[in-house]
Amino acid sequence: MENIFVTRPSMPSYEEYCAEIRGLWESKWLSNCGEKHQAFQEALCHVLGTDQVELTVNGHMALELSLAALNLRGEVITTPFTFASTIHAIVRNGLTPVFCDVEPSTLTLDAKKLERLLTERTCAILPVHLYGNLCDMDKIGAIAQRNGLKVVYDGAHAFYEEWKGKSVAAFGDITCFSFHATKPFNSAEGGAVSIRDPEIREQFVMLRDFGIRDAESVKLVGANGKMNELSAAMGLCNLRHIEDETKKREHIDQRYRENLQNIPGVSLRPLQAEVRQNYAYFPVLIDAELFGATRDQVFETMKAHHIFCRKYFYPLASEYGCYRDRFGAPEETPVALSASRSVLTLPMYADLPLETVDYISELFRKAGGK
Ligand code: T4K
Repeated sequence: MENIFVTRPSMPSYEEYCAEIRGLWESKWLSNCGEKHQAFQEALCHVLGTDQVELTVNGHMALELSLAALNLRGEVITTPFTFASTIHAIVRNGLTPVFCDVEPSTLTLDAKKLERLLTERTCAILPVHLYGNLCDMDKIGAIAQRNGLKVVYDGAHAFYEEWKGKSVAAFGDITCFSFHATKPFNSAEGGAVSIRDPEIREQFVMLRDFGIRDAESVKLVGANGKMNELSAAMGLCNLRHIEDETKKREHIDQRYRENLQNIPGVSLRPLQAEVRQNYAYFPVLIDAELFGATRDQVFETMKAHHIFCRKYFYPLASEYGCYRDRFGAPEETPVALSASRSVLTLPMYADLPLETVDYISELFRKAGGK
């Protein structure tokens, strides 16, 4: 039996990619916002229905440079149930993360618990669209507006999604995307931001290129966050196939749902109304008593059969060695804590055959004795 990983990248044909990069051998232009960069950025603006997109080398730099561009000081309210990148971006900007619990159904930041965490030091909210679930953007936006706060969405899992016909890129002050190989849409490594305020966008562009304004002036303490031409070319190719790839993911998602519905102790991710899904991940929450096996037992059983699921996201950020006892205890976010103990993300990628989905589902059921 071959190994089945939690994900595998969508890729264009070898020939399509070679044709896309052929010109680079003549131009010898490989980085610093060349022709492919420009073309990919324009194509993304078209897909996202905005002219506010800037590319980045990865999703992490999108977050880190966005916070830097906003020039914030103080506390940022966020969720501990996320990838390390979200919290590191806050801390590496000299800001203090304040952990808000998540909402039990979407596992995104719980807007109802947000207001009680506000202090005079709060400067921003950094909610995470998780697995393809969107945050309550109406409520979060209203709280931010009432309190004069910036909103930066971590949309690493939400590229191509829409809410009520509007791209996720249209919400908040900034939305950050990841185009990492493991994401539903990839440019090998890469990311992008959608920034509403043109002045902040200008700051961001400078920060992405060492803070350089022109050949003889360096204005800001920037970094190198530029996407290279080979990645931009990969993004351009993959973007041509995004609709087909999303359709394939939808079929896989549906098949899992058919196979795994109504199993005692197993909760599936509810698909939100009025959301155009990208089917980024297929998480299940396991109640060990009802199911008959713990999340970790299921993980090991699957592994023994060459199925490599992941525990996205365990541990909570508040439990990391580098953050423990610094920004609040895991018990202060009980819903997130419970999710991190019970979540298992099953393999999900466009080329996963439906027979393999059936095999994984069967194995999963058996792991709990069902
Ligand atoms: N915010 C959130 C909420 C995020 O989830 C992420 C990234 C970010 C921000 C930051 O975005 P980036 O800076 O990464 O663009 C992976 C990814 O590296 C990371 O992008 C992702 N989230 C996170 C959830 O997952 P790992 O350490 O779990 O990945 P890894 O290398 O174990 O890969 C998982 C599986 O994917 C492998 O078992 C096999 C397959 N794979 C992986 C790669 C890299 C491939 O088939 N081909 C590949 O090239 O972190």
